[in-house]
Amino acid sequence: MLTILGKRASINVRKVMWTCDELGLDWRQEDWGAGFRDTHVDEFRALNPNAMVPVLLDGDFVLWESNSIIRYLANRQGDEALYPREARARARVDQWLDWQASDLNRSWSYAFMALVRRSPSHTDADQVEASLQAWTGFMKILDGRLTETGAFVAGTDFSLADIAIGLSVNRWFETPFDHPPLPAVEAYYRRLGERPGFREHGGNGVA
Ligand SMILES: N[C@@H](CCC(=O)N[C@@H](CS)C(=O)NCC(=O)O)C(=O)O
Repeated sequence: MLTILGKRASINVRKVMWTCDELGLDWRQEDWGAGFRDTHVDEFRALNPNAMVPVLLDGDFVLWESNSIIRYLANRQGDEALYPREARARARVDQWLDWQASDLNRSWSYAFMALVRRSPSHTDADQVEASLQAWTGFMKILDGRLTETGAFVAGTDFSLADIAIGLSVNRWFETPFDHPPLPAVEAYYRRLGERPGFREHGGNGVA
């Protein structure tokens, strides 16, 4: 039985829960992180010195960093549908996973803290605008990619990249601002909604 440490509302924890369900794995989850158990205690920092969720416990194997965890889980199961072994196909999945964790994630950070979390330290209107513009620019790149594939991020098949990006698209639509039309992203969001794993973990994001 796998244990996932982290609150269910967290986008990065939801990546792991969704991947476990796609792979048919048995898992349990404990609520850690802001609003729940404090991750800054020694017990948690011994597992992840960053004091962040998620953390995966697989027996005595401990792993943090959400995209690394979902890669590990697919590798552990030898699942080549979610994470192909062929070098170029795998690189394409990795490219979008890394893009999600770096450029895309960084772009939304200020706007998300201001507009969703209502953080008192994120009230600068110019920075909100700059964040929304950067985020929109990256979402246009995603829209172009999804127009090309007509299906999923890495190509015709659903992959790990769609778990990270699908949750990010949920964040995009759930953040209150005037969204520009992105037809391929909208169609993709509806396509993801056909998957039980997305309905369970993808469409309820608040953190
Ligand atoms: N790069 C890390 C980021 C993890 C992260 O930002 N986790 C957030 C929740 S989404 C967190 O732990 N925040 C502090 C808290 O909730 O206490 C990953 O992808 O796992």
